[in-house]
Amino acid sequence: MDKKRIAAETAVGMIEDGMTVGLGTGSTAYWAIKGVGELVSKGYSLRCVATSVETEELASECGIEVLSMEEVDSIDLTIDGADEVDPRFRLIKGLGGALLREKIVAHSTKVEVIIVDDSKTVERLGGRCPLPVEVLRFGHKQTMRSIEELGCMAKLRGGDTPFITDGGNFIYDCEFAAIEDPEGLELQLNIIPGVVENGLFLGLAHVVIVGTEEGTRVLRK
Ligand code: A5P
Repeated sequence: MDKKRIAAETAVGMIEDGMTVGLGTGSTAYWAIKGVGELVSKGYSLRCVATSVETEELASECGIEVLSMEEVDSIDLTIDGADEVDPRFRLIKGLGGALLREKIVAHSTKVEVIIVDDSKTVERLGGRCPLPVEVLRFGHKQTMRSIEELGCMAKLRGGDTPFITDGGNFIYDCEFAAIEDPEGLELQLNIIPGVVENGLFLGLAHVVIVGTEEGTRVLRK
């Protein structure tokens, strides 16, 4: 069985009829969206919001009606993927480019459920993948230089044909040797003018579901 799929299916099992549900982005969240589609076809009444245009489209294909964030007060449960998860449930997200909306949705969510396969669990953030940082297009090279002063190599995603996020911004993938102090780094990134959002998700995840060869491990804070 696919590790991403079993993690997603376990998470979908936490959804109750009548809930407002956040739909994540990426290849793991894909399976959760399919599962939510099945609940809807069985008659569940769910209010759903999407973390990206890609997810919005997939959800519609699955028969899920997607509401805008303005139409919901708070979100009961969100199911989303991640690129790295540390033992304190701190995450790196955004390799799929949806970090900004994902963080806004996570911030309004009562129970954020993160679904990953076991390759994503790490002892320390930053070793497995770069940290995505979304920046405004205006002055992006100056912004990039300020980010690099924090001790990383920053690469514009897409190079000569830059990747454009749903918010119309660029992403720099920032290679840090290791992120010793994620909370401190987040503060430093957030005060750089031009930084729109960063892929550190700290204190936002409540449940982590890890798909393994042997089945799923459900970790709760
Ligand atoms: C999207 O921007 C990301 O935050 C994804 O949630 C993350 O990259 C995990 O994606 P996969 O499930 O495709 O690995």
